[in-house]
Amino acid sequence: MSVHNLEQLFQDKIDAEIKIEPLDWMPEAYRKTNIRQISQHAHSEIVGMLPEGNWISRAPSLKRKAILLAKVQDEAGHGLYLYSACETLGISREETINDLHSGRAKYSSIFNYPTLSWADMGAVGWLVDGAAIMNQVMLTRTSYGPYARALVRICKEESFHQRQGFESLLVLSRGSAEQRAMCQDAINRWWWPALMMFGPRDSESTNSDQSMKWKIKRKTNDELRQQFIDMCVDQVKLLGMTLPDPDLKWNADRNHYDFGAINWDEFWQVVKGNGPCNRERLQARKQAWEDGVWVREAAAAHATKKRERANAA
Ligand code: FAQ
Repeated sequence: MSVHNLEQLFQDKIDAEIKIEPLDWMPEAYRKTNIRQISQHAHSEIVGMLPEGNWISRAPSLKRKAILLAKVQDEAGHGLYLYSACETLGISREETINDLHSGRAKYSSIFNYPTLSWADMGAVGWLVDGAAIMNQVMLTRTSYGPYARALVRICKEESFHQRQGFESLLVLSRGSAEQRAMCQDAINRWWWPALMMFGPRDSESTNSDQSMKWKIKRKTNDELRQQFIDMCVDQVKLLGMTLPDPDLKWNADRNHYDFGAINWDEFWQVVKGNGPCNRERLQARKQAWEDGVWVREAAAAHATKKRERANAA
């Protein structure tokens, strides 16, 4: 069969909502786009453990510490499902991780911001996990089977993450003046970077058109960002706090909130590696990889021994 026919059959399958599975024929560009997006997503989960891990030892109570520990462990699990989904596309985990360490692969811009106060744990849960879910619920219907299935479980856990973040902010918002100020300050610092998580404006998004045709993405960056803003405007009222955007205003014609200008220069600087914590984050991941050499070697030696014993028996 000619490549043209194979491509047509492939697109027909996608249009008929049939999932693409690892052994199915797929265009090389589809495979590469999925490797790019899924690995980037996996790296985000793993790097995303760092800003929160920073607060495990300083959580204000045993309950909060247990919740935060569980959340950070969940992120590790998400990273592992996603690395596995990526491997089904024919790239090894080592290669994927090398791409992160060499700076070839990206991870979400959001994790290059510092977590300065305990309230940041609430704001990260509410806004960062909130933005992540908005995007990932859509991705449970992505066209590549292993990615879609990994996302189902991830979304269940992320929804607990978002709720615990909101609840933690709710407690602070009902606390002392100092706690309320801490809560507002965290919202102010995380709001704009959270909006940037959805990626550049549609007009600047290089991958969206093709990814929408292949149903890897089903909503554009701007559509999801708007949906997120509309949701948060209502939720922030429950906290008795404000969002740091004087231009937020209901637009009855559009049936959405209008919002102020996003600082795209800042976004691209962070994506290019010049955000407040980029160097620190990559250094921490490289160090962890080096510190873990002995564990990987021990596991590989154990597996070899087991195989040899089984062969000898
Ligand atoms: N940061 O053409 P588009 C989480 C890049 S998980 C850095 O629009 P696309 C859980 C993009 O790669 C959060 N780079 O790209 C958690 C592309 O460059 P490339 C992560 C970004 O792929 C919570 C270029 O800009 N979620 O938070 C960003 O169609 C709490 C042009 O952009 C995912 O990864 C960015 N924000 O759409 C963990 C979800 N945005 O690669 C711990 C899966 C764009 O061509 C604590 N990913 N770029 O060189 C996606 O849905 C998509 O990849 C988008 C971007 C929507 C992120």
